[in-house]
Amino acid sequence: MAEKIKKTLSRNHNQLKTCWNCPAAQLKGNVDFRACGQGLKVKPARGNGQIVIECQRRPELGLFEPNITFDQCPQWKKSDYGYRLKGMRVMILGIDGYLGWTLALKLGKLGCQVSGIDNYCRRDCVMERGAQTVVPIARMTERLKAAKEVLDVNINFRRMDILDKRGLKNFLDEEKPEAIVHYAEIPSAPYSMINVDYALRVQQNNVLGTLGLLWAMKDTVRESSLIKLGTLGEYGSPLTGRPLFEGVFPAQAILKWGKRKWSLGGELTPRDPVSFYHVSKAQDTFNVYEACKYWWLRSYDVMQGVIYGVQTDEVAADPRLRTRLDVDEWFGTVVNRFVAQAILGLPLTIYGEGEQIRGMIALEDAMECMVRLISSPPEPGQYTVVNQVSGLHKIKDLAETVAQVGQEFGLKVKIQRLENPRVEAENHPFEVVSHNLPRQLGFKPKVSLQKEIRRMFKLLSRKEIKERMATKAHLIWPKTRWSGEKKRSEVLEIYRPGQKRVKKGYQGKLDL
Ligand code: USQ
Repeated sequence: MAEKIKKTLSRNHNQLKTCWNCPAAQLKGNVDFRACGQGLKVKPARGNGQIVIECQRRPELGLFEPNITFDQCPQWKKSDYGYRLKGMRVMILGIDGYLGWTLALKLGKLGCQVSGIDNYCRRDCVMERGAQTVVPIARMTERLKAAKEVLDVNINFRRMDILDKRGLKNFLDEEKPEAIVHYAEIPSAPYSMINVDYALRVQQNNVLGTLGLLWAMKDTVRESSLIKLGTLGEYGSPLTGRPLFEGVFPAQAILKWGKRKWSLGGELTPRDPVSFYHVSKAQDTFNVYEACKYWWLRSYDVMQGVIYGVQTDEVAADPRLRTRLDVDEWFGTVVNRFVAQAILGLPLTIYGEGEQIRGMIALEDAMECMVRLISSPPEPGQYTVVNQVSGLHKIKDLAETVAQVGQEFGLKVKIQRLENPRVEAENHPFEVVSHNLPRQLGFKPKVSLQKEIRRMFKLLSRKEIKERMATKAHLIWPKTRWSGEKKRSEVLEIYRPGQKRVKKGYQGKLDL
C-alpha cells in the first residue's frame, strides 16, 4: 500500500502545474506584476494588459488564460516521472559525453524527440592527454545507427561547437526544443589546473559557451527550459558548517551583525569553488541567474555531486550503446578510479587524509533526476537550484567500500594515502540540503553505492576491458598539482582495508 502511494505521488507530483510551466505556452499579454523590476514587457494581446497565452501546440485555441493544469491538457501524459509533454522535444548539448549520451538514449526510449550537438571535445581532451575511455565506445555514426536498430530511437545529431554562435542559433531555431540540457562543458578540475593553456581552455569553453547559449535562447526559444549542469563543488565545503542550501538562502535565514539583523531569504548563497574548473561553473551559475532575471528565461541549475557508475538499461542494451568511462588522473572521478585501481591490482589512491566528504550519485539515479527536471519545467523567469545527490561519503570510506566489493570478486585490495595534489580542506563539516528533487519532483534514489560498484566490477573485470585499462595504467597516478608544480604525489602510507580505525569526527549530513 505504502509503495502504491509513493508511486502515485511520484507519478502525479506535477499534475497541478499549469500553462505557466508549459514550454508550449507563449505569453501574449503584459506580465508586469513583480515589484522587483522584473516585469516582462510583451505586447498586450487584447489591449487591456491581461495575461494570456497562445499554445504553440494547439494554436487553434487562440488566446486564453494560462490556467489549464497538466492533468487536464491532452498534450501532457502521465508517466513514471510525473506528467510529461507528448513527444517532448529535448536538445542535449554535449550529447556525445558520459552523461549526454546516456540521457539521450533514456529520453529517446521514453518517447522524447531528441536532438543534440557535440564537437567531440571530450574525446579530444582525453586523447590529447594520451588517455582513453576504459569502456570502449563507438563512433557517433555507429552510435546513432545502433540507437535506431536496438532501441528504435532516432536522434537528430549535429556536429557543432557550442561556441559556434550562428550554428547554435540556427539549430535551436530549426528544432525548437522545449527543454535544453546543457552538458557541453569540460568537466575536470585537474585538467583545468595543468597549466595556463588548460585553465583558459576550460574557462573559455564553459563560461563563453554558456553565455552564448543564453543569448541564443533569448533570441530563438525563450519558452524552452534550460537544465544546466553545475556542481556541488561550486559551494566548496564551508568550515563553519553552514549547510549547503539549494542555491539561495531559505526564507527564515537571518544575518546578524552587531546589534542589527537582516533577512537573507532568497539571496544567493556564497560560492567558494575549489579549482579553475569549478570557478567556471560558478560563473555559469551567475550568468544563468541573470538571464532568467533579464529575459525571463527559465532554468533548473543542477548542483550535481560526484558521479559514478556505468549502468542504465539503455547503455547496457548493446556494446555499441555503451557510454564512456574515464579513470585517468584528469577525467576519472574518485569511485570510478578506485574500481579500476582495484581491478588492476593497484592500491587505491586516497588524496591526503581522506577525511574529505563529498556528495555522490550513481549514473542511473542522476539520469532519473534529469528526466524529472525536464518533465516539470519551471515558470518563465524562474531560476531554481537543485542539489542532485543521493549520499554523502568520506573518501576513506569509499575506498573501504570499493575494497570490500572487490573482495567479492576475489581481489585483495590495498589502500594508500598520497600527498594531496589539490588544495582542499581535508577535515571539514559538510551538510547538504537536497529538498527540491525528492520533495517537489518525486525523486527517490534507487541505486546504492554497493550495487553500482558491483556492476562496475562486473563490467570492468572483463578481459578486454581489463587489458585496455592496463595499457593506460601509468596515467592513473596524480601528477597535476594545484601549486602548478609537475610532481608525482608521494605515498604517505599503505594499508589493508579494515586495518585502520576509521576516524570519526564529522560524518556529513544529507538533509532530504
Ligand atoms: N580523490 C581522491 N583520490 C582520487 C581522486 C579523487 O582522494 O584518486 C578525492 C579528491 O581529492 C576530492 C574527491 O576525491 O576530494 C572528489 O574528487 P573527484 O576527482 O572525484 O571529483 P571533483 O574533482 O571534485 O569533481 C568531479 C567532476 C565534476 C563534478 C564534481 C562534483 O570532475 O565534473 O561536478 O565531481 S563535486 O565534487 O561535488 O563538485
